Amino acid sequence: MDKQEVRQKIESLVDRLNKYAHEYYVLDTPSVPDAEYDKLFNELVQLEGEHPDLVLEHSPTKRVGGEPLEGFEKVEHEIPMLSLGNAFDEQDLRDFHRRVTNGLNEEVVYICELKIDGLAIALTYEAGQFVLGSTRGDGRVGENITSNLRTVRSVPLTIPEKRKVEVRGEAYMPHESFVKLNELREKNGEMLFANPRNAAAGSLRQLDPRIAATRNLDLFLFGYGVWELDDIPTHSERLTYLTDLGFKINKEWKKCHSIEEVIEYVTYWTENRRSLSYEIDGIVIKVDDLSQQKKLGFTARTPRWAIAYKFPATEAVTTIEDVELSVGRTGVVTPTAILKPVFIDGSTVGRATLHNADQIRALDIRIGDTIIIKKAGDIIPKVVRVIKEERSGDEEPYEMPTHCPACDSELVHLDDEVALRCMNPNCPAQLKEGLIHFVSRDAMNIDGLGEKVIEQLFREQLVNSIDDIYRLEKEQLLPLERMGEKSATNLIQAIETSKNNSLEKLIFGLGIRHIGAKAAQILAGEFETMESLQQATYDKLVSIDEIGEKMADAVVHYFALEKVSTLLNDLRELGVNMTYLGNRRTTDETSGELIFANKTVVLTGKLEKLTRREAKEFIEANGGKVTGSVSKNTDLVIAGEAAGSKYDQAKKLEITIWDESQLEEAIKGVST
Ligand code: 0OX
Repeated sequence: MDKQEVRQKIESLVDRLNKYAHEYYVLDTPSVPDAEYDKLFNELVQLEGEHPDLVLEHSPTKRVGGEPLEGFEKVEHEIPMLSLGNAFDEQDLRDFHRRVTNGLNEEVVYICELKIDGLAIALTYEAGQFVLGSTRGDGRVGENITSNLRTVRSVPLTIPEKRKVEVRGEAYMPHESFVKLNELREKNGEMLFANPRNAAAGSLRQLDPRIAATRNLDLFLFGYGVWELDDIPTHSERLTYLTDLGFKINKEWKKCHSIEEVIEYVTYWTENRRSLSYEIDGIVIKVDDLSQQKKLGFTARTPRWAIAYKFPATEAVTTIEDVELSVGRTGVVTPTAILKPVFIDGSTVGRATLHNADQIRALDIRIGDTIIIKKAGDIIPKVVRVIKEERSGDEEPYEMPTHCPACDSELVHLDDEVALRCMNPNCPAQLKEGLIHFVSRDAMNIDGLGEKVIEQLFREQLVNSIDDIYRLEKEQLLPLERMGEKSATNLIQAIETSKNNSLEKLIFGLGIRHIGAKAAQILAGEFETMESLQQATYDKLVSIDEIGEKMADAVVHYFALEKVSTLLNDLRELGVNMTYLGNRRTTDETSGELIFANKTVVLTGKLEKLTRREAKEFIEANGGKVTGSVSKNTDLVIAGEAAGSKYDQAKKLEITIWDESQLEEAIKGVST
């Protein structure tokens, strides 16, 4: 064969093998026996070996490629990957339907899909080639896991569509692969995965794609981010188009013309989900028409045009072997029941939360008791009740301790709280939990600094408080367990990167009482710098929408502490960013344009059709920032009925003023 013939032969083999793989892995209808595939594959391997310069990028031999990665790069999603609101029963579904029909005033068609219990991912194709695979991450920034996703056979390496498209879906591990993997791990004395979702996530987080390749992962696609294709007007038609392009779409999706039909679908799958070869944790219901989706829009975090119905919790019977205590970041001591391990809904459960002493008393829980536990989704199982008929008389009542299990300080009940608290500000358990919180995803999001590493750093006294994290040096990390040269370098890099986080991440990370991620976001948007937040008065704080008295009080108390000023000064000196970098959320799926991008907006007066909160959520979801007072930095004032001094101030400063109808127009105009 001359070079040209070899090239043609290679092209033809690649095309045939990719077609067979598509039939096998995506359509589940192979047209040739495995032996034929293997024969052609070996032929290709041989030709490629003899002509390495002719190896094609989309060759099936190149699915598992290259060297292990050093770490995963971060990728910012051009369009955020949103999460879904939940429905737990028929009433929630009917409420969703009512909200949709009220918002639309016209007939609606729904698409119901199985809710795959895996890991949300996105695949980007440019010029027909698979160029990027990423995790959802926190919805805005995920990780580049392209080389692992390439090993998933149902991910097409090429598609017959040259325009850019980003498809989204869920990677998962089928039951059979999960069972086999755990059997193998048990044989090798390795830790078992608790459920297929963890196994899928663990596999996709392997730096060596050769490991991911052995894990038999699969995926289903059901959504899209960037869509430069024709304007296909309904979700169902898009699913069909994606199927035609070669993507694996779960075939159980169904168009429903009424909420009754939706409920029927939900009921059917609640009863029949065990017949599937993969785990599902609910049903996703979506409005089919994309212009209706656009009209309904989003709340701050979730679309109004879709909802996730979650299957009810499953119950199981087991026994309580012991009660363990843990001290949280705020000093609350929580009892956890240690159970005889029991398998529920695809995972082994060995612990159940007992909340507090009142709960233990109310349920009359004793060590040795036979109990019924209930597990819903990710949530730690709860004890439903004790089966008292099973008691032998040897069960031992449990008494909560009077002293902290970590530092032995006396435990107290604060302000009539049921919870028992350790009030020692230097309690090691609290400090450690505070560090774990600081590095967690919604806070400073420092990869590679998981609980185990923090525990070691704390034990070795390398990190005693937050600022110590920014003083760590690679040489100090190297002696830690399971810490190689590469992971140490990556960790130092991740710590360095976290210095550039926007202010809200730091505020949340500090762990101020009553200040969750949402409140941190509001405070960062309002004050813009840590310095001005530190100086905020109680009155200023409570004047902010959604900052209540308790929160304002907690913030003032927190920043009055001398050790807090010292900590913040240290962090500042160590280079940690203390300013708000803005919220880059968008709701526009087609152009990515943000109608309130970088705009500071003030709401004043009474709005008729929207609540304040809804208006604010809409503006923030579209790139804007809502502040409380009008100044020369304000770009836009939206004035409802009876707008007072803020309206006058806006007039004086010649700031653009909208009435409510202009805001409504903007809402209608935002595409989804
Ligand atoms: C699933 C699943 C998840 C995503 C954001 C807006 C609609 N796990 O199977 N999410 C969605 O769609 C959402 N659909 C699904 N089938």
